[in-house]
Amino acid sequence: MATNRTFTMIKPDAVENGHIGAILEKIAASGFRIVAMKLTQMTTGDAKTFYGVHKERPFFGELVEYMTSGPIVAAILEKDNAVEDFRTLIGATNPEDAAEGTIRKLYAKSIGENAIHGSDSDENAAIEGAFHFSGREMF
Ligand code: IDP
Ligand code: MG
Repeated sequence: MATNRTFTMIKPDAVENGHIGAILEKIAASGFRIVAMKLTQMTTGDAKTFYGVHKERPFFGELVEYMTSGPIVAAILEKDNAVEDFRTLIGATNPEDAAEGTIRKLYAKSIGENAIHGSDSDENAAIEGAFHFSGREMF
């Protein structure tokens, strides 16, 4: 069943480079409501679990190292058609392929350090949101 929520992380490179405010402004201007949000840092165990689907990929070690390298902003967002619309807003995984005006086109440095995460399905949005937040942190 389709839901109206997605999960995002503003990744360590974007936090480090001071882009939290601009990215949140773009998210709000695109019609998403913030349901839950926090500044946090993933442990190695957290990152290995969160990105477990990629564990056989050659970039897995690099991805875990990057995602644990500094704080992130984790958030649950709400909007009609949230998962698909948010993937459109962030743009392609590789910023070189991302459409003009997308968050990755504006703020990502490379395919690895690509500024922001967005869930790829309703099912994963629910799993990823629950990984980072308990029910009493949601509004
Ligand atoms: P997505 O974040 O657009 O859904 P995925 O293919 O699910 O992209 O990959 C998860 C994350 O792993 C990417 O956002 C990026 O940080 C990293 N990643 C993906 N492909 C590569 C690669 O070829 N080299 C290095 N890092 C990668
Ligand atoms: Mg993905």
